[in-house]
Amino acid sequence: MMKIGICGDQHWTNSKPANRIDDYEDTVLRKLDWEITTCVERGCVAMVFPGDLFDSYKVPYGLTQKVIQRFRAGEMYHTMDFVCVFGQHDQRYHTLGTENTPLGVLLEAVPSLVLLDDTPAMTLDGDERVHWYGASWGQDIPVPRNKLMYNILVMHKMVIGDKKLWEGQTEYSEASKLLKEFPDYNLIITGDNHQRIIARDQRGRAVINMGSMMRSTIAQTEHEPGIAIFDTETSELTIIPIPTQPAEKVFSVEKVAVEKERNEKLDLFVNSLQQGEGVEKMDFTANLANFVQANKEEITDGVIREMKDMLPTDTKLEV
Ligand SMILES: [Mn+2]
Repeated sequence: MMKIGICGDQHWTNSKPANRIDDYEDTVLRKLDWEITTCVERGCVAMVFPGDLFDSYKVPYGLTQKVIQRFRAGEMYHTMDFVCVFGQHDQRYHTLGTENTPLGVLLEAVPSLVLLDDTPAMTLDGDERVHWYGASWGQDIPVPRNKLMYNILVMHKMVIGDKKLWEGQTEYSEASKLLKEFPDYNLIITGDNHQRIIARDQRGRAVINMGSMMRSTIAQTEHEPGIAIFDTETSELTIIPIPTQPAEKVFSVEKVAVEKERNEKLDLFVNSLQQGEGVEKMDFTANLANFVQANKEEITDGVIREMKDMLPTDTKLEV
């Protein structure tokens, strides 16, 4: 029996999102404490951070120090492996690597924290062992070297359930398809999507995307941050919610009301665009061509000649 503790995007920071009214840094660190303590108490042999550990490479040294303290505190933590990949928020200017970043410092300071890549890292527990592979943000998914091993993939890539986060979203993988596409992985742990996505197959394999540890925007007031404990022997999955304050206590209620009204107005606007006559969705040149065609009496020939360069070549306009 080997238990793995699985977290979501952490986004450790000391800077308070616009609508939060609590001591945000304190809340972030208390949740991290809770996550580590809970994994230790539940007897996890390893704890997983699937990218976006830090909210930004610009977090102050003080916060990085406090995070390091938590990973190094107490002998008991040293019996647990920590594994991670990096997300785009862990990086400087979104360039690959952890050079000169808080995550780079954390990796240097905590030897039991391992940055996963295409070379398998191993966790041993008695006779049992698992092989870890990682794909950080922007990296390809590695192929496991030994299919007979219990292989776990950790990656920072957009994974969705059965619906897109927004209409027109193109860069994503569907959780259930990942299980079919990568049959040699027993368990796939992902970060990037701040919503919870869990998919399972009949063999007990799972894709687990816990979603964000924090509720940083009003859109997330319904989100229930949590960690997952996965048993590699029985494939049993247990979700444990992180203790949180009710949304009204940590979000500014007036701002929530204003934001809600703003969102409703935006919805109305989007709907009117979808139903609008003569509006060809969001295609600028098509809309421009329609406008010019409809208003050519009032537009001078010179302007139309100028505009023709911007219009699709098959646009019929008599000048
Ligand atoms: Mn994130």
